[in-house]
Amino acid sequence: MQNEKDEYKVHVKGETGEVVCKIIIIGDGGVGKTSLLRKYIKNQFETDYLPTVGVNISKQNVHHKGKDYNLLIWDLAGQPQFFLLHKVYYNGANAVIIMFDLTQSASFTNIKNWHKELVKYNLKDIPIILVGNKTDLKKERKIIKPMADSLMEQLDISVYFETSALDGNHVNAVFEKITEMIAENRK
Ligand SMILES: Nc1nc2c(ncn2[C@@H]2O[C@H](COP(=O)(O)OP(=O)(O)OP(=O)(O)O)[C@@H](O)[C@H]2O)c(=O)[nH]1
Ligand SMILES: [Mg+2]
Repeated sequence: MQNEKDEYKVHVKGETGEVVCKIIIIGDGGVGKTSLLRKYIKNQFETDYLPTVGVNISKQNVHHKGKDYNLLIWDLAGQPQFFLLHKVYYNGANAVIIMFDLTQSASFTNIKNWHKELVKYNLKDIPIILVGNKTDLKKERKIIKPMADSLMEQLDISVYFETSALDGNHVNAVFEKITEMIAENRK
């Protein structure tokens, strides 16, 4: 019988079959997780803030170096009332996008807490991308690149993107990179 831990793990259907991967997006409420994903999948942006309830799962098929990847992207609620569900949501993740808002210092400080959860659930060694979102709000920016560099060193994260879900800055690049990292990690 399949054990609980293997339930979501990557599987390949045949020699040339598609690879199914689970990506989770985490970070404080309001940093733009749902917006980033909406921009990537639908090329749309909503100005209203509708906090995610629990989790939204989106599916995207991508092609990378001759292989098909079926990305199951779990967009997690950042609001504290949903934290009890994390254990279930994190289960079997193949990669993580950990996000903060470049204009909200608290969301940047909290990255350490989100990272602690990854350690707690034994996920710190899977591909991780740090994302600072809302580059379009230039005047409100509080976090500059050297601050992100220093955090990455502390947390041993090697990939960082600055994005805007509003104008699309680096949005596709995040998902292309994470697919590449998943592909490398499977070798
Ligand atoms: N200017 C600007 N606003 C953004 C950007 N990304 C998201 N927003 C706005 O920020 C607010 C929150 O965005 P969401 O995507 O709902 O945030 P979230 O991280 O999914 O929040 P939770 O679901 O509560 O965890 C919304 O009003 C969005 O329109 C961005 O890149 N630039
Ligand atoms: Mg959301």
